[in-house]
Formats: sequence, C-alpha cells, structure tokens
Amino acid sequence: MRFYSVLLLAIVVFSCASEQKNPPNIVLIMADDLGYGDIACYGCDYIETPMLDKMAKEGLKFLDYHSNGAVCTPTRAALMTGNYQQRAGLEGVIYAAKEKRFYGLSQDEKTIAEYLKDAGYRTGIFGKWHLGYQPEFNPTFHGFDTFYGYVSGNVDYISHHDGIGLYDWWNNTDTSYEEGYVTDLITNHALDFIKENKDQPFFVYLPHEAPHYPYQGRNDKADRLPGKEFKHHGSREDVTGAYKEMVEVMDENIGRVMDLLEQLQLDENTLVFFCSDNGATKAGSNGELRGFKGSLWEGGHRVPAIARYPDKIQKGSTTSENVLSIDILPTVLSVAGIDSEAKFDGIDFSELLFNNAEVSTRPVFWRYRNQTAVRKGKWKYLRIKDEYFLFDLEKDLQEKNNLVYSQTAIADELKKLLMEWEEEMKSYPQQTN
Ligand SMILES: [Ca+2]
Repeated sequence: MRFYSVLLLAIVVFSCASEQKNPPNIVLIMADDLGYGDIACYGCDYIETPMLDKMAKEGLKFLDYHSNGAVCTPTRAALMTGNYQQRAGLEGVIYAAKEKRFYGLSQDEKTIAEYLKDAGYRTGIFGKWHLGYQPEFNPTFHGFDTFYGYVSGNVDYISHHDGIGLYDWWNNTDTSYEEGYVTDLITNHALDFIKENKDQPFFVYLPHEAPHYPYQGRNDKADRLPGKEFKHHGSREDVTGAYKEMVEVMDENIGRVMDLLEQLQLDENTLVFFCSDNGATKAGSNGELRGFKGSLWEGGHRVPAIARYPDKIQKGSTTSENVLSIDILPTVLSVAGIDSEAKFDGIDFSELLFNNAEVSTRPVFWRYRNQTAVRKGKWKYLRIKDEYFLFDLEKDLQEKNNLVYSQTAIADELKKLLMEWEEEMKSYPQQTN
C-alpha cells in the first residue's frame, strides 16, 4: 500500500515536472504591409488565403489589433521590446541610403528572443529584420540563435539585393549565397529549424517580405542586379496581379509551417500568432478603413491578426478587444510561463486568448512624422500637422465624423494623455526618418 502511495506521488511529481519541462513553442509570423482588407477572412474577395482562413477558423481573429508603427522599423522595434518604439529611439524607418544606414536596435534593449533564450528556448528569425544594417545590430546579437534573411527594408525577391542595389542575404553574420524566392526560402529555413529543434521548446519569428514591394511573383525575373538601373517597386506593370500572387504564395507557405507542426505532432503545444507590421499601401486594401501605410488613420495601423493554439484558444472566435504589437512580448512570456521583473508598455493579453477576457481600456499612443494619435476605448484623438480630430470608432470606423469641436471634454482628456506621453518620450532621442 505504502509502495503504491509513493509510486503515485512519484508519478504526480514527475508529471508536474514534465509539464514544466514542456513549455509551448511560439511561432510568430508577420506579413509586411498587409492591410486590413487583404486576406479573405477579413473580407477580401480577390485574393485567396485558405491557410490563414483556416487558422482563423481554428483560432481567434482580432478585429482591433494594431501595429505600433505605421511603417516597418518602428513596429519591429515595438514587437521585439514590448515597449513603444520611441523608447528605443526608432520612431522612423531605417533607410538603405548610405548616409542613413547607421541606426539600429541598441544592445541595451532586451528582445523577446533574449527573454525566451534565457528560458531555454531555441530561437530563430527567418526573413526581414530591418532593425539595423551595421554588423553590431545583427539579430544574432539580439537573442536569435539562427538568422536567415535580410537586414534592410526590402530586397529583390529573386536576386536579394536591397533598395540601393547592395546584396542583402545573410546566414547569421555571414553573407549567404542561395537561390530562391524570398517567401519560399525563409519558409524552407524555418521548417529546417523546426525539424532540428522539435524536441525542445523553440521560438520561430517569421517576418515575411510579402506583400511589400518590389512587386514580384515566384516566376518573375530579378529586377535588381549589380550595375543595372532598376525601378524601386519592380518592373511588373500589373501590380495588383503580382500583389495577389505574393499574398497567396505567403499563405501557401504559412500552410507548410502549419502542416509540419501537425506532422511532428507539435501543433497542440504551439502558439502560432500571425499579424501585419502596418497597413497596406495603395497596391493593397485596408478594407473600409481610411488611409494607408504611413498614416495614423486606421488604415495605417489597424491590421489583421490571428492566434491559434488548439484546445487553449476557442475555435472560430473573434475579438474586438484592442491589442497592439507591444502586447505580444508580455503575452508570450506569460504563455511560456516565464516570470520576468521587467516592466513593459505592453500588457499580457493571455486571458483574452484563453478565456475571452476583456483587455483594460488603457490609453495607447502612436507618433510618426507630423502625426500623433491616442486611443482610449472607443475614442481616438488624432493630430495631423495642425489639424485635430476626434472619432468614436464604434460608430465611425471610417473616421468621417470629426467630433473634436462637439465632444470637447473627451477631446481635452485625450489631448492631456497624449501630452503626458509625449513629455515622457522626450527623454529618448529619436531618429525620425
Ligand atoms: Ca511594413
């Protein structure tokens, strides 16, 4: 009898320990410039995205998810640090131009990859970094064990040359020469990484290039070649057709990741989060939203996001809770069971993922070039140059009805919050390209 009690106790203790030893894998997939109306499960009727639609059917679709930036670099700084990009001094884009390529994510910043690596995760990034060209900014110095991809804002999908014609394809800190279409290549490397690390917790960050320009399909010729002049956006004239193909090929490749997780029987213990880094350009669609990439109208930063984690997240659910890029790091740490003393601007929304709980109506802020915005609950206060707006986003998602002169008490409250936030951000010097 006593033997059995001890055995039972041993089994209980062992199973608890093994549970702790089996933290979930995290797969974070981010599209580049994908708009709120660019995939079928968000209402697009000319681009087919069966894999993302399936992910939404099996998981949670966000209707009020926002990138912290209206352009690439700032969102990535926010995503990596869990804090407003301004704290890292990266409010603007890091451009390829030779005189502008000296900025980057400081070693003083602790990234999501570093937190996970410290907790025993294997960490890999496959795709676009865009947080610094210089060697010291390489993702392998920011917590990633493995890096395949490019450090600039965009490369030719076939030749892998950046916006000023420099070759930009890397394996860790070394230049890598390999042939292939960017979307396929980064997925191949992500799949290899998952296979190699299937027996230990891993973090895969898969920042896609699609559907950012140059607008090139899988079978197109390279546009950017050494010594040859090229059009920045590529040579294809049917941009809409190329764009559709780029999104569809990305979707197909996301399907390959999901299939592998299932084949390896890892999908039950893997949180997959998909999002975009800012709204679409005029080549794509932000659905009914006003504005495009680069603007603080909703179309610049309200973007698709989907979370999938079988048995943990309710299938086919949607949420209208307001969540941002900065919230992913604290949420991932919570899901992975990692305690951290660190304070973040972002919040842990795991209770929203698992129990459909409400997220607090904290104020959240955006600033880019000559625009600032603050959102609290349904209210959004927006400044563009010297014009001021107040919108009730529940009634007016299209931002047509400016209430700044009729709802003055609310406008004043939000303006005060914005001024306080800007005051706090003054202590961080910005590059503001
Ligand atoms: Ca982008």
